[in-house]
Amino acid sequence: MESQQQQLYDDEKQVPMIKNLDHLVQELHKVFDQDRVNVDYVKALLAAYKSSPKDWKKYAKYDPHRYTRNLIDTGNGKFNLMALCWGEAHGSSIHDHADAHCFVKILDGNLQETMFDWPNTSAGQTEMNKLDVNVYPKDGVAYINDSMGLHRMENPSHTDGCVSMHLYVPPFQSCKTFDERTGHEREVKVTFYSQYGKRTPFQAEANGCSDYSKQSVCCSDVVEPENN
Ligand code: 2CO
Ligand code: FE2
Repeated sequence: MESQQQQLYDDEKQVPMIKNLDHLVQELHKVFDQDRVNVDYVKALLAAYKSSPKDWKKYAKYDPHRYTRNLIDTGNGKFNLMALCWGEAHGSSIHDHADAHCFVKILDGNLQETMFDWPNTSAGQTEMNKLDVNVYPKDGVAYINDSMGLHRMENPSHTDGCVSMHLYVPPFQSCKTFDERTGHEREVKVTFYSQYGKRTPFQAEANGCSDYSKQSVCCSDVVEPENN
């Protein structure tokens, strides 16, 4: 019985038609209720959903200064699904994914990914090694995990926003960011700008930030590396 069920979510050529975002979320719940998950199946499921702003506009909250992370669903504790809003030319720093699977589906605009090797810390300070640059268009799907390396994501447009949907399995609350010139890493908390369509109230303590003037940095998700 169990193996029959597992097979249902194992063949990436057999994904159902996806009607809308709610339907996609339902299917993701079924997939992640299983013990084992086929990464290609999840990618195919995300590809089967065709982005429609009416589904996700309540999550699309922009900040003028940096990209925002907006929680859509917590997948019964198995995953975090979120919409990221990238204003014109907004980008992340180089970061890892805390041992999680990271799936990305573009909902609006284009998102550019630059991939990097992990820095070789034993060799001292080094410029980080760039591996690849990919641009994902609307409805495109990307995937990364820590064994594949690190990445920086950015909205390459100086005139249009970008909205991307990110699925992290398992969910994580912090990750590492890296300085491109030195490879130095630091641990950063990741936070939500909004949850289920409602703006997250500012909590200085919860964000580990007691200095109000630094609010915008502390509440940020993947923050820029120290000045160099
Ligand atoms: N990982 C970044 C974040 O969760 C976004 S880049 O795409 O994985 O903020
Ligand atoms: Fe990322």
